[in-house]
Amino acid sequence: MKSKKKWGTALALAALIALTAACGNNGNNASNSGGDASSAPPASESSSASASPSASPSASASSETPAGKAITLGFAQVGAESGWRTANTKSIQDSAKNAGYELKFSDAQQKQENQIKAIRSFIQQKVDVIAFSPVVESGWDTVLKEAKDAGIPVILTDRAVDSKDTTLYKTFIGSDFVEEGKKAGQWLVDKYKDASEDVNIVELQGTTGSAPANDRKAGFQEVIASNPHLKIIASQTGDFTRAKGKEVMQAFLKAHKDIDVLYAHNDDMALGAIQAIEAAGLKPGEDIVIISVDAVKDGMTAAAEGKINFIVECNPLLGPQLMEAVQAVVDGKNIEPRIVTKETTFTSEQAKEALPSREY
Ligand code: GYE
Repeated sequence: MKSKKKWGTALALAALIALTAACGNNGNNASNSGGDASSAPPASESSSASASPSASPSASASSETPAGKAITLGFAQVGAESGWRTANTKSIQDSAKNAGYELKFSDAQQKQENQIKAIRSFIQQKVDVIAFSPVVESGWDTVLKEAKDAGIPVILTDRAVDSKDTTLYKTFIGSDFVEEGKKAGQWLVDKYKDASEDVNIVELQGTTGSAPANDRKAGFQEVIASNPHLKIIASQTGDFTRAKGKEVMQAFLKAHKDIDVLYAHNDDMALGAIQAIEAAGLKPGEDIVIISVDAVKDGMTAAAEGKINFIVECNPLLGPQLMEAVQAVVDGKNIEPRIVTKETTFTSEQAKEALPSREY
C-alpha cells in the first residue's frame, strides 16, 4: 500500500506558480451579477462593467466593437453545482468586468433546455459574442446553427460538444478531461502495482452525458485496464454535487462490504461520500482510498487531512483566457480551435503544502 509520488513537492509548487502565472488571474475585486441559482433563463442579468485601468492583460487591446460600443458577451453557465463552478463563475464575472465588457450571465441549473433558451435569448438581444459551458455533449447543432446564421460567434468554455461541424464555434477553452482520468488511473496503477488480490473500486460519475463525466471515466478505465486486479464494482452518477455524492456512496456501502477505492469525478462528490463513509464508521483515506478531480479548496483541505489520497487538478479560472478569446474574435483575429488548460496533481502531502497559496 505504498503511494508512489509522481511529483516532488518542489516540482508541484513550481507547476502551481507557473499555472497561476499562465492564468493571469489578477486578484479582481468586485463581482458582477451573482451566479443566480434560482433564476430561470432567458438571461436577464446583465452588468455593465466600466473598463478598469488595471484591466486584465488579456483584454488590454480594446474593449469595444469596431463600431465603438462596449463588447456584449452572453454567457450561459451550467449551474452552481460545485465549488469548481462557483470559482469558474467568479472568474468569468471578474474578468469580464476588468475587460470592460457588458456581461449577460445566465445560470442553467444543470438543464440543457435552459441553456438553449438562454442562447436563443442572447441571439435575440444581438450580443457580440456568445460563450457557454455545455451541460451535456450532444444536442447542440440546431441552436449553434441559429447563432451562426445570426452572425454571432460562439466560444465553448470548460466542456465540449460533440457536434461534427466544428465551424459552429470558434474555439474550445478548457481542460483535457481524458488526461485527467488517466492521471487518476495512473496513480492507482502505481499504488497497486504489486497487488495480488482484487482491488474493488466504486466510481461516482459526474453529470450523465457531460464531457467531464464521459472523459474522466474513459481515461481512468483505459489506464487501469493494464492491471486486471483493478476492478470497478459499481459506477453511478452523483451529478457533481455533494448531496448526491453522499447519497450514492451510502447506497454503495450498503450494497458492497468490500470497497477498497473510491474514484469521484469531482471533489464535491468525494466530500459528500466522505460524510457517508464516516457515518458508516469507516476512515476515509485509510479504509477506503479516495481519488478525486478538481483540487478546489475544500477538496485540498480534505486531502491535507489525509481523507482524500490523490487529487487531479482541474483549473476553473478560465475567465482571463475567455476574455482574450472574445477580444480576438471581435477583432477578427485568428484563434486556435482548441485552448487546453495547464494542470497538475496533488498527493495528500503536496496538498498540505499547496493549500495556503491556493486561489480557489
Ligand atoms: O470538475 C465539476 C463541475 O465541467 C470541469 O463541472 C467541470 C466540472 C467540474 O461541476 O466540479
